[in-house]
Amino acid sequence: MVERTLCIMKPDCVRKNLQGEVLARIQKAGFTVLGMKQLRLTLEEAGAFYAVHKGRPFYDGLVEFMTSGPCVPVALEKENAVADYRTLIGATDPKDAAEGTVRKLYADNKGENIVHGSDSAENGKIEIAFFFAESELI
Ligand code: 3AN
Repeated sequence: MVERTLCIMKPDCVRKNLQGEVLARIQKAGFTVLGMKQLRLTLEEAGAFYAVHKGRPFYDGLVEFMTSGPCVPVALEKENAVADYRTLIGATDPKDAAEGTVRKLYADNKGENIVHGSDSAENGKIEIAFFFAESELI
């Protein structure tokens, strides 16, 4: 089934100038880029995006990190997009990520792990709508 998933190139990805390399890996894996922009999240926006993690010990640090610089949300589409993108980026903690995955190659730790990925097709739609108007998905 054709699905949509949201990539966010996180502030560590932008600081390391890895946007091009990460995007190349995504495109080589067959994803269609429907929309892409650079922005800096406010505390309120980052808090709302990660509301599901509110109350967990890493929540405040996560919100602080995600607001620490610009990030690049990318709306992606592909057959089986959610699972295939998660395979491409690897496990949340780069120590556990498979060889050759984006997080294994580029991430420093579980908090600063280069990219976000949606965990289901349903959340993919919701998360894409958080960053993009329907008219921006082309
Ligand atoms: P993923 O991004 O792999 O789907 P989630 O949804 O479990 O991972 O967590 C969302 C984000 O929260 C992760 N990308 C990571 O930056 C951060 N995070 C999750 N667990 C931890 C943790 N134990 N310590 C620090 N940061 C964490």
